[in-house]
Amino acid sequence: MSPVSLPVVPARATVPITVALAGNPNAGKTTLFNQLTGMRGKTANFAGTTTSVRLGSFDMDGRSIQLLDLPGLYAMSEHKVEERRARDALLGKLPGRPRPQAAIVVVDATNLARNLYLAGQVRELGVPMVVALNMIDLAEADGLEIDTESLAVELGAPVVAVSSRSGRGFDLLKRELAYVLEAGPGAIPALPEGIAACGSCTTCPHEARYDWAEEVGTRAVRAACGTRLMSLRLTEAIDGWLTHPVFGVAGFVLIMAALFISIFSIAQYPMTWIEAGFGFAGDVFASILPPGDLNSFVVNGLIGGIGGVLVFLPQICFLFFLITLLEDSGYLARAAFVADRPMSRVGLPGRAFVPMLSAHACAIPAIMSSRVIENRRDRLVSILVIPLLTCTARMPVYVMITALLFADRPVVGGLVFTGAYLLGMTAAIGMAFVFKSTILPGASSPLVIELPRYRLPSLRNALLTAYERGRAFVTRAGTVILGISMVLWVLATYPKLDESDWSAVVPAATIAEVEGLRAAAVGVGGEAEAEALEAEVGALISPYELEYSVAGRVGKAVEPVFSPLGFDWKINVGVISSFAAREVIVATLAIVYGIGEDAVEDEETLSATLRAQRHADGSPVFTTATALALLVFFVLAMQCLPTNVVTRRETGSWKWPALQFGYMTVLAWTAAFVVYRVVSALA
Ligand SMILES: Nc1nc2c(ncn2[C@@H]2O[C@H](COP(=O)(O)OP(=O)(O)OP(=O)(O)O)[C@@H](O)[C@H]2O)c(=O)[nH]1
Ligand SMILES: [Mg+2]
Repeated sequence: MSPVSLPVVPARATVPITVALAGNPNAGKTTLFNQLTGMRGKTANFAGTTTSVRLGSFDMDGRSIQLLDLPGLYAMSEHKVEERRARDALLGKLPGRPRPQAAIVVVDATNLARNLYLAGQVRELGVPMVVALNMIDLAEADGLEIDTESLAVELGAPVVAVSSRSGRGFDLLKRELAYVLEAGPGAIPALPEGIAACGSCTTCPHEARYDWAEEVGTRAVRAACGTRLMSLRLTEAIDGWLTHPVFGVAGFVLIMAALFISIFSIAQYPMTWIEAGFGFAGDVFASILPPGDLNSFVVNGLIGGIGGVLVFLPQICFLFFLITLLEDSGYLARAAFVADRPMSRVGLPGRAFVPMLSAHACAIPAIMSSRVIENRRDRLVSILVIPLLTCTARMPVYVMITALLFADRPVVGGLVFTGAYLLGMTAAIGMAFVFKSTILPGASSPLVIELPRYRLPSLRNALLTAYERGRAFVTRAGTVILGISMVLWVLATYPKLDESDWSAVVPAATIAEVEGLRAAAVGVGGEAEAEALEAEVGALISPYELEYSVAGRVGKAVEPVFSPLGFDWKINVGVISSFAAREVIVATLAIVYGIGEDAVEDEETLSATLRAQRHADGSPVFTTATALALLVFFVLAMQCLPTNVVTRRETGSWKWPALQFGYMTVLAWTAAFVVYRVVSALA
């Protein structure tokens, strides 16, 4: 039994105890939060990863403790939104959040003096606290020795050396927390003279507090120099290149290209297995179900639609695995630094970087996290351009098109992919410039960012993130995309084309061909021959059945809009359906071409099927120009209803989502048109 375990009092047990996590940005608060609560808040070696308050809970001596993970802050001032919010959270003034009875101040042991400034401020608030001296593993590797006992005396609070990644020191941390909670606010010793709350400004309390933090920090640390100095020098040398205005940008493009090329090369293998698995399932169901609507529904609608999307699972997992490693290494802050120059030149606030970065997973949380941008115009510009950044839903479409064009050339595929990402970013920056110089003018504040030290990434974190992203992708495929696929199958199948209506849609030559086949078969053979004949007739007629269906009619109706981009009416069906959700185009093309092809016999992959498509005159449907135009259209088009809804909620008016939808659609069409024309002319 732990020495300070508390008695369980029923009345108390029902009132949850709240503890807040405070500390400098990048000190490891969320890592500690995740380790204690078992939750999965986002962590990265980047100052400012957490932008909103998160609540979790854990069990301590039979009592439930609610833990608040706060955004990081260097000091508690009134100037910045998140500093005010963190302060309010600590004082229990944040609406909807309970008042914390204690705080765990997370301190980066490798940067003690700077981190202690905030610890001093938290103590001034009168909140009982425990100091978690985090990253002790790194401090030790640096050869730093920290005297926790003398530090505890100076801070007037328990100090526990921990490593949040591994959970080292957590037992003691919990015991000290229990002790502090029991002792309550009365146990906080008085502050040293001169650093108490701002009163008369004869001696500046800020400066006094800095001096105090510096002094206490230096006194507690014994450094066996050498390794630390070397690693700092190395970091500086690398940063000389990575933050250089020219080499930094080149480095960024190179790192991204390497990322995508490796994703393509590695993911190819599991992708073929999944494709083969769905192909096999399709064959099995095609042969056991009697030919007809149910057969087509299961094989084309369910297996074809979902399989078409799920094939991209390996890419999604690899992408997030590698990106998480990159985020954990500390490179992100360098990328932000390099990106800040073009961003600030067009008037995008430096603070938009984090929302824009998270937009690469999904635009919705990104738009919500743009709340950290205080200036309303800056925030509006950011919200308007965020959906241009490549989100995960676009991935399958990019992969489908690159696989279609460059199946055997992963390097070229990777480069085209990188190009698509860069196009999204460039478009976002360009459009921000347009908005800034027209409807939303005003200068914006530059980015002040800390360049953290490079660190060895956490493999566990990367694996867990990849797993979670993969799971979310599968869930989405199994719910939203499945639902839409089923509706699409219905729309692509009905109304049915009866033989009596053939003359209205099917060309006379085809009807004659069918009649010829039937005449030749009269009186010949048994059941097998009759089936073969039906299959042959089906293959001839099915394209016209598709044309006759609701989906086919819609695809044909919008031909004037999309034919300048090189799209045929079947692609149009995909494009239109993808306005419900982007990935749906993959499922739609699988369904449309599956139905149109008589998929019972079809064992090929989607990209092979698409490559084999021919116009009536025998020319290929998916030429390089058409495929690239389709890619560009998907990079730039606003095809996500939920994003529009969130934009409406965050801006409080339908005007902004309407503008967002309108400008992105026009931009996508125009850019796709230009690409189609230029590539056609070159080919
Ligand atoms: N080696 C090591 N790395 C750690 C430790 N704790 C956290 N990290 C890493 O430090 C980085 C920052 O961790 P976060 O938990 O995101 O930090 P935070 O304080 O929540 O940061 P903000 O949300 O930006 O304020 C991540 O890359 C973590 O993996 C530790 O004890 N040892
Ligand atoms: Mg955090």
